[in-house]
Amino acid sequence: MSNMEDLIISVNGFVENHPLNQVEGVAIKIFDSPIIGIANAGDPLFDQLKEETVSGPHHMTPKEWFPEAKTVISYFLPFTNEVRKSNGVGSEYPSYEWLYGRIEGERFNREVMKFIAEKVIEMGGCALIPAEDSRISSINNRSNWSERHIAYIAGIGTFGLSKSLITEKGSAGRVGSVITNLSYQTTDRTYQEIYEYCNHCGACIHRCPVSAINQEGKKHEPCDAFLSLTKEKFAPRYGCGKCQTAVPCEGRAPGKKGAEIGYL
Ligand code: B12
Ligand code: SF4
Ligand code: SF4
Repeated sequence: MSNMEDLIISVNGFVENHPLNQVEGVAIKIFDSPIIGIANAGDPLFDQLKEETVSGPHHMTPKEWFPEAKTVISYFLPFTNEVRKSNGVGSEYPSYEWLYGRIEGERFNREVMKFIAEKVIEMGGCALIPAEDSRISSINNRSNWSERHIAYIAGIGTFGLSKSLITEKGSAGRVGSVITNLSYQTTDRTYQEIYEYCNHCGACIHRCPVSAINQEGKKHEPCDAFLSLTKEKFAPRYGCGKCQTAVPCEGRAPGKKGAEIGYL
């Protein structure tokens, strides 16, 4: 069994100290340290993602990406309080910090994936990053490697009414993953239901500038159109995330038992 504790300590140090984990011009960090979870590459839920009602037949299993796959390391990088609070002000356009977190923050997210892959190699294993692989693709806004679904399988969190992944450190953040051929101890899923961490409060409904969310869930088309509009206004950046800020699931999992302690 490979040592996961060492990997977690290294990843936390990388996130804490890396110069790219900074919003330029305002001297604040983009991300706090991540929540990391491990899924067994053979978990039957990966096959379930191929169902049309879940993600679709084009969704690839870990072994389709990498035949020797044994585990998938998935993580959620929470935005710092400063980034989250900046976007919680106003319900129309995203804050500079949020836009920066969407674009440069995703660039840093890719560095985190590469760092994890390097650590796996140092531990004697091999690693594959689907997000960086030439086979990554989408059909109708559905990726063949959905990071939120991978995080769900890896015990990191559940979905919410806004369709965001909600974790113990909230929903405002970004997600990443690496497939490995090492046998790390897998993370228990402490939830039974796909919307368990959501308390169905409906706050995200009122936060959305284009009414993409209602009590039945979220429609992706108006959200997609709004993100294109923000690109016209803020190019080369874009983003929104109003449904993930100034809501109870911003920095904690309100539907989880004991969640009142939370991450403030
Ligand atoms: C395409 C895309 C979009 C599209 C459409 C979203 C979509 N289709 O999901 C658009 C452009 C609209 C979009 C918008 C945003 N996005 Co986006 N997007 C993606 C992308 C590239 C793929 C998403 C995907 O494949 N979805 C697949 C479909 C099937 O998902 P779904 O419909 O929600 O799935 C439902 C079903 O599966 C159902 N279900 C039914 N039966 C079952 C059974 C089981 C077992 C399970 C698990 C589920 C399930 O439950 C799910 C929830 O209802 C991912 C990156 C990636 N590769 O994963 C980022 C990603 C989802 N986006 C992200 C973000 C942050 C955003 C924005 C906030 C924009 C911004 N940064 O400012 C907004 C709003 C997000 C929101 N409220 O969900 C983050 C999510 C972070 C989080 N906490 O959830 C991701 C993961 C990027 C990242 N690397 O961090 N996005
Ligand atoms: S704001 Fe409330 S209803 Fe919306 S996803 Fe978060 S917890 Fe669920
Ligand atoms: S990210 Fe999409 S769903 Fe969320 S508030 Fe913005 S437009 Fe609405």
